[in-house]
Amino acid sequence: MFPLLPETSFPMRLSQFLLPTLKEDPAEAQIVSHRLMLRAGLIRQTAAGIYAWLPLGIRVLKNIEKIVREEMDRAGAVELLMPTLQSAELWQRSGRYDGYGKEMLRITDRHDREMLYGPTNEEMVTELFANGVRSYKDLPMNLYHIQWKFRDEIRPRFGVMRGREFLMKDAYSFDLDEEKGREAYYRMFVAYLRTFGRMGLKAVPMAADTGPIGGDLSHEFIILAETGESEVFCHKDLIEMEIPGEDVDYTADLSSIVDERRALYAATDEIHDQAKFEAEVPEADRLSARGIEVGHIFFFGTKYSEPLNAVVTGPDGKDVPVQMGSYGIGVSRLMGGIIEASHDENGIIWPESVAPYKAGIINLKSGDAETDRVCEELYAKLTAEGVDVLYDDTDARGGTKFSNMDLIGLPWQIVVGPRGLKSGVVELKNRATGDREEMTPDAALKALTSS
Ligand code: 5CA
Repeated sequence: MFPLLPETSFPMRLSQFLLPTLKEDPAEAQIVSHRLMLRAGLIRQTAAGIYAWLPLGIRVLKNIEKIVREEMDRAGAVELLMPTLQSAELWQRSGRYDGYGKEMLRITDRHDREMLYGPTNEEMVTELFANGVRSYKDLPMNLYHIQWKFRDEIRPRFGVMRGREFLMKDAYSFDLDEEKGREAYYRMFVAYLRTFGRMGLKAVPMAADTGPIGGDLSHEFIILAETGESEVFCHKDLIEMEIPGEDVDYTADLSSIVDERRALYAATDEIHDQAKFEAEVPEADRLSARGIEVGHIFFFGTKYSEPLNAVVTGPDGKDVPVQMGSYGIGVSRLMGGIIEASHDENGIIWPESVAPYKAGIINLKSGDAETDRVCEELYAKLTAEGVDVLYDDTDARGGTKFSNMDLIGLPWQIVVGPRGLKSGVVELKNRATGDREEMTPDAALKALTSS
């Protein structure tokens, strides 16, 4: 008889899994996250800048998505799903069709209609909003989706960091006036701090170029990692400041959370002004590090609502175009970013919040009756307790199993072998610290279900 599995647990036997790990560093991968994603069997490139997500990779991607979704929902944004393919006509109306250039992948359907694979969704969401909302009473509104994008990058590189097809969370806020628009922006700013914090990342919010709108309402969120694409110079408090808790009140005035960060210097090498950095930041507080842009938020007023006629009737009975902002997170890029920030010479070290499985069981002697029995029992009990576990039940050598388990970076490993079992113990290893401890199988079970 098969036990009923709790909904939250998805156990897996390695013998049934597609996990094509690589011993050697692939020659095409220049940075550590790309190397490790290929070596740990998370992704495979199928065309330049386009990747298949293998079973282990999709699990991490879903976990990242889940955190992003939870924090968007908490901040009052509402999820929908817009298609990847869009009609050119929509972009002709906003005036962006010609200007977007070669980065846009243009497609013609069988009726000779011009289509495109969406690089972003401002036009489409604005039209959906315009068709559904008429009154200021329906505001504020923030709509988001988590959907694949395509940008025909001239030089896709670093694996999922700069892909051509990539997964983005993009949210769009709609408000009656600029002040309310600013409040929507602050809510997203706070949600971003929480989102990256939950993934174990230190994110620096950096005031960014706002383009044609001007003002102070655009930030890039940059996580620190040795191999980041740009050099970041900032006040060290920016990464040490406390992240707003789960109980943050999104109906309250959040300006102080944004302002206290805005007051601290942050720039990248693209706009780096050494003199200004040194003038504004005392030497002891200076932080310079490499960084990766994982999020970008903008307020752009009526740039799309005017041409696409997204108007609401205000309290005075007059129609006004809505004030909009857009808020992107590079969901697939984040996977590379997390690995850049969390690995060692043996492989990936997943933060528990995004790990594909919480624990791995290593059977050191498949076929040995007692070893198999203890492994199976641990596997069944962990599963019944809702712990996601990957069981290496293959007949590979012990050394191979150890190095593969380190490579794929699950937070915990339970090593089960005949020698230990003679004295009734298994070994529990923490991947991040390397600490190992011998204990009974029951104690290992307890440690994993209580942590
Ligand atoms: N419409 C706005 C916000 S919704 C927008 O598209 N912003 S963006 O261009 O900055 O993209 C948002 C995020 O997507 C970026 O911060 C980055 O993390 C991610 N991103 C952008 N281009 C790529 C790419 N080629 N590969 C992987 N991630 C990317």
